[in-house]
Amino acid sequence: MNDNIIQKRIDMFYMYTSFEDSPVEKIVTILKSNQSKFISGEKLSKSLNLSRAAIWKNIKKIQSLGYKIQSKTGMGYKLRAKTTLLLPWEISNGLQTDIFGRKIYYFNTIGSTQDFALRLTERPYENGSVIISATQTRGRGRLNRKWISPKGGIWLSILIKPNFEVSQTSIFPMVTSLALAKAIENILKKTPQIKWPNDIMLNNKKVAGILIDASVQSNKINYMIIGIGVNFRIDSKKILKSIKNSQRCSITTLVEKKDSADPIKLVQEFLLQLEQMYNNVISNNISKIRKEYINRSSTIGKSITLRTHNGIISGKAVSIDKNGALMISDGKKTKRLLTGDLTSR
Ligand code: BT5
Repeated sequence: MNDNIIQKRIDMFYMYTSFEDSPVEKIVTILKSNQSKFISGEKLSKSLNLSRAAIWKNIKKIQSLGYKIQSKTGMGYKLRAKTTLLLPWEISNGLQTDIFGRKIYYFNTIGSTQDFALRLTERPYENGSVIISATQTRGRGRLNRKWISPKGGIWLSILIKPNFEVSQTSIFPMVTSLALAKAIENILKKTPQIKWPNDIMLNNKKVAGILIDASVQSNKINYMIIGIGVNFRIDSKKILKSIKNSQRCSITTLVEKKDSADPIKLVQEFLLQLEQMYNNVISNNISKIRKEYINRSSTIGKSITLRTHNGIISGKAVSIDKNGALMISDGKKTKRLLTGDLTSR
């Protein structure tokens, strides 16, 4: 697709990137630094060189983004509560990564964040770009399965242009699921398990899934798009109703509706964990990743049945090798598998 068209599409659809200097972002910053007191419309208008009407319009916009702002005649505006929407500047603020998430595209709604990332692959300076949408209309899982993406979930993709061999891509389901599991542990103090290859489980129910799209050319990777779908604060019953009977599994939400946990912190921690592990993959330092993955695996040591493109395989899950492949033994032979769907745990 030609660059102009992409630029136009981006201008039309995305809301803010982390470095856009919009009045919305500036007003939010000022309100945040004056959190305990009111700040007058006049003061805002002077410091931003905007009319009072423009300030009012932007305050309305900020409220529509989920910030709670109190306005009082004669006193001005006061920020009462931050948004929980995954807005780019909220993620940038306090993000500790060097590359991942330094540029963020945010949408209210989109077909699929993976597909949008795909459109960015030919553009320069997009390594590490993150695409987030509050809802998706055509979210997808592996093997083109439907991924239901209502408000309250974390639907996010990262575009990476890695500089390593193709053989190293197969490790990414393992790396990404470990990064996500660790982020959940660190931020929410919960202990998820990882069902091979890349389902994040909480109390034996799926709470997040991972999808990786990669393009390979003569043993080099052009790009990799890592997608995560986290059922952060969702109604699992509603999601289940939208999934075909044959594809249903036990689903859960990461936090309950009344829980005030902040998804922004989780995204920041996930990006940091992923970037650190990515750097370890580049320097071929994967023994720790493998060990940590195995420690959290709900699959290793169990008798399992797997659906693969070569049919059904049953046996004992013995281990995971350094490329993320599952070693499964029927007592006589050990097979090595890179993908598949577990039909039992
Ligand atoms: C996955 O697929 O687990 C990968 C999901 C990746 C979604 C993200 S969201 C951001 C990015 N943009 C996209 O378009 N996709 C990525 P898979 O292993 O095929 O698992 C699909 C199965 O998970 C379904 O058949 C259900 O049984 C279960 N599941 C759990 N939560 C679900 C949900 N919210 N929607 C659909 N299925 C769900």
